[in-house]
Amino acid sequence: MLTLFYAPGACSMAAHVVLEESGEKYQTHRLNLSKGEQKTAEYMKIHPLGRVPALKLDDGSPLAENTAILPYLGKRFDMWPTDLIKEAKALSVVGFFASSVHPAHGHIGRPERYTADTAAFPGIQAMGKKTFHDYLKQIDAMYAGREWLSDTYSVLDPYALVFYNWGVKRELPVAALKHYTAFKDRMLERPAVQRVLADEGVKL
Ligand SMILES: N[C@@H](CCC(=O)N[C@@H](CS)C(=O)NCC(=O)O)C(=O)O
Repeated sequence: MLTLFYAPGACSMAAHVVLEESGEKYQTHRLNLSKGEQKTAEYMKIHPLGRVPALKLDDGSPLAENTAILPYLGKRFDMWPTDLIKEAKALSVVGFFASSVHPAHGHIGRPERYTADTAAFPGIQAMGKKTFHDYLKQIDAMYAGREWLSDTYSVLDPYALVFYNWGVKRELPVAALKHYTAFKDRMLERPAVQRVLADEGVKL
């Protein structure tokens, strides 16, 4: 059985939604990031960077990184395009989310990763917030005229929901993003999404 290591409201929420959508039995292990539970020696054996998500596979081996976990779950649970070009486009979105959108948010919440000079924190955070907002606008445009980011509902959509939630938490004007907000409302109609948001204490 699969085991997901996750933290409420973190980027692990994407894999959590996908697992909940799958209908397959799975286990969860919740970590409290503010208490540093992700940095214990035991957990670092599962995720060497001490981050979530991590997935323990059926054979007991660990898998880290959204870029691997989400395509793996998507292929296993039919939430991933099979057409070669559509798969490449889905990977392009995963790459954009993991390597641009997520790190932009990291500049707001974790400026200490980018400089030891605390006087520089406000500048890093302000630029992170602007860049993150610009990326949310880009995601808004990606949802224009379409229900889901790929042809059908896929792992890309729960991943996109993570960043919408972070935009709300950072008090960015996300309601003005019409397509992205309509997508968020479509997601809220899904029972699996409702269950995960309730479990993680996320209100959207
Ligand atoms: N590149 C990783 C990023 C994972 C990541 O940064 N996770 C955050 C939560 S969204 C985390 O665990 N932060 C805790 C920490 O850095 O101590 C992925 O996409 O899987």
